[in-house]
Amino acid sequence: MAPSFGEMEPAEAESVYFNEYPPPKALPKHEALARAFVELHVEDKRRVVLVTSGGTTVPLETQTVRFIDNFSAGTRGATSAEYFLEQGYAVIFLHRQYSLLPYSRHYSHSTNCFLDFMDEAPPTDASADSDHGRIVVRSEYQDAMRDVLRKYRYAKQHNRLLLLPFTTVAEYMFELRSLAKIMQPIGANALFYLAAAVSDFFIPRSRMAEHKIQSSELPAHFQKDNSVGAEEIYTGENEEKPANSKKLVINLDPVPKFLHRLVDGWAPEGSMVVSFKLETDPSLLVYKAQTALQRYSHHLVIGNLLSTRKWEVVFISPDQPERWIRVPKSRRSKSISGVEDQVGLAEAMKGEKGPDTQTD
Ligand code: PAZ
Repeated sequence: MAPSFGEMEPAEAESVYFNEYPPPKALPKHEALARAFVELHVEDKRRVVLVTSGGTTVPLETQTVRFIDNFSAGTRGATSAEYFLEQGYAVIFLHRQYSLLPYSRHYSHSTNCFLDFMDEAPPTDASADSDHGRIVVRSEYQDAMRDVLRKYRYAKQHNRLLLLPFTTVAEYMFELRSLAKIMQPIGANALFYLAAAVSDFFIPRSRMAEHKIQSSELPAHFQKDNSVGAEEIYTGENEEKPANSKKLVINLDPVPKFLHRLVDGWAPEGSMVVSFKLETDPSLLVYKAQTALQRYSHHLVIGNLLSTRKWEVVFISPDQPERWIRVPKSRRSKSISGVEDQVGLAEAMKGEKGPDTQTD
């Protein structure tokens, strides 16, 4: 039996994994954009952060109808990117397509549709015809929206924000590897802030169905075209066929852990690498985050629990094995769209006002 990725040396796992998949179609275009972005900011000696954000998918079919998704709205990544921009960084924002984006996040994916922020202005003499009335932002949102708009425009006009989307875990891996290598000239001014929720399990391409997996038996004359059926693919060579053939048994392999390769090979010498760890069981969080730091020897792991991620995180670094940052209830803010966001946490992390502040 072929060795699994977990049994291979990191460099071997890299070569096997990246040889198995064709690079994403958008990769050459993204690489060209990233190269130009990096060149510009290296010239200006600006710090550049690669923020990863949103969840990766694991397709079940090559022509994908179904896929397994990973939890993440992109709030952490998009909010953090805004704070990095405010601190003078240029940001490469590698994000799950259609997840939250810096600045526009204030007006999208919320319970309010963006149209709820708008109104028709009362007709003036010049536009007495109500069909041609001006559209304006409602008065109660003017200040907050002006603030967001100005920051957004500044980032755009000064070329500080590069948005690059991914969907599948394979696309994410290709993009991450390429971007890290392209960032080489940035040296110690480069930061990797890996907030994306990356799938831990996947179906290797060699075992993936080409077409939509069928849920019912097909007549014999279709069998050939659909020979790569769900059972054959997913139950694996040594497993028994399910007694009930309507069951879909999915056999997933572990995704190779490329943090090793990022830290030891792809990322520029002297750059800083920050990863995130998400857990649901509070008793595991610190242990898992500490283990990740030991395993990959990078600079910082930020641990968070699914249920409290917006209000508390734990920093695990070589200097400090466990440091909690908590936002007290009184400082848990609402974004202007009414959706809870992480401004309080980001402020606490930035200003160090709240380490070990009790959640009340
Ligand atoms: O995007 P979001 O704000 O809804 O969630 C952020 C997060 C929990 C995905 C992130 O903080 C995180 O922990 N990312 C790493 C997940 C992991 O352990 O793979």
